[in-house]
Amino acid sequence: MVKRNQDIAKLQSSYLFAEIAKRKQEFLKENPDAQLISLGIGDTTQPIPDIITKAFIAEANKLNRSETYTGYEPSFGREEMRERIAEKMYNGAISPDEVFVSDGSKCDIGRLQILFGSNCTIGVQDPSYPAYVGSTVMTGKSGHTDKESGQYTGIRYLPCTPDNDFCPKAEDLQGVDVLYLCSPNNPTGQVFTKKQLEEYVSVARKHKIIIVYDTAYSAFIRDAKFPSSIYEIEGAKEVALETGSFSKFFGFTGVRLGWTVVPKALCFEDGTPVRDDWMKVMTTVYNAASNLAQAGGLAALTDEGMQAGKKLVDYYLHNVDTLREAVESTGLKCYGGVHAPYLWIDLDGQSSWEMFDKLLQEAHLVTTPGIGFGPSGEGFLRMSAFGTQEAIQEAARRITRLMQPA
Ligand code: PGU
Repeated sequence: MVKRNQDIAKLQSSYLFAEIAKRKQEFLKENPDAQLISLGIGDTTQPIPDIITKAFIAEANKLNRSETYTGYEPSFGREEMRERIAEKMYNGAISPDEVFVSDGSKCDIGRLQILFGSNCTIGVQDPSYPAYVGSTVMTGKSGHTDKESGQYTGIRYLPCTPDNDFCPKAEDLQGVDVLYLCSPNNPTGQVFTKKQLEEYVSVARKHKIIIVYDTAYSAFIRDAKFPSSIYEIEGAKEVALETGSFSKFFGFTGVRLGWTVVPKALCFEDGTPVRDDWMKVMTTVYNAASNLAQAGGLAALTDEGMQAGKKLVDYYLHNVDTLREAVESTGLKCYGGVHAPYLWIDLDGQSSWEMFDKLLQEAHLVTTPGIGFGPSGEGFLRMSAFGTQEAIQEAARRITRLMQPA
């Protein structure tokens, strides 16, 4: 018999969003008529703009004929796609051959774990997007969970709370090899200022840390004083790679398209460019982003496509305003939800799962318990604003009626 992979066995329970889906299904089984509203998973609901879907169709029609049929795509993305990402997302600050087009940011987050050996120490913001910790554990870079703290040993959890403005302290970073940072943050909705990011880049340069910077929500930043990319900070190319996504910007959660930037100047201790090894990883366990997705992506990264994407994001930003006002009217304190699609609610001493269950049972709202994002998330709840405007308005009414401080 094949022995079980003990690193996967270490993972405490199923993936957070799978657990929530399970509880939702159980509730629906007992209450088949309940009108559930999801403020849970950050999944988009608004249709993809026409300019993009027309490009999907045109590409599909090419696949339909022998004269225009194409097979495998270039491993790192179409040349034009890499150029357009460099131009539209980085204003030319990054060169196209530093852009690696992918089937989404989460998939790159998983593959990045192959890039870093099992003997390196990973640092995460606590709370953070569960894929960072989960993929770290699965690839043998941690020990078991410590029962008392709820943390996996060997992973450095950097508390992000209202007390430190959700910013890990620079002095806590010593000993970390690879640091995951996310801004606008999932789940807290916090956005790094230029000054805060400058400090992380400076510490990373000093302690030779590689930063993995996740910008899945950068389209929600509507004030240029907050950096949309870590490469707005001088010296970041020597210490950071960055992952981006079409999911939230253009409604591509199901289409699947993203990218990772690996600058040529970023090197391992022995001088090997990280980019060389990333090319090895990508050519070995990956076969490029779908031709349909890339055709749509090219249309998205035109002036007209970008304008349409901005409108989509505006829709969700309006939703998050509605939710924030409702939560604030209950007397509960909340964070984020300004340059981000997520609200991070302080439950005033109530536990995350307790409030999750209460809102599910009494208000028929699906949310995400803060503890699911890490131990420092206990006592918080995340609400996502990706629903339809009608659903969000109804959710706001239910919140005003049913949510309250302890
Ligand atoms: N990075 C962050 C910080 C995210 O929150 C998400 C999605 C992704 C990457 C994934 O981007 P893709 O390009 O679509 O792969 N987070 C959502 C969805 C849950 C999930 O499992 O990905 C969320 O609700 O947190």
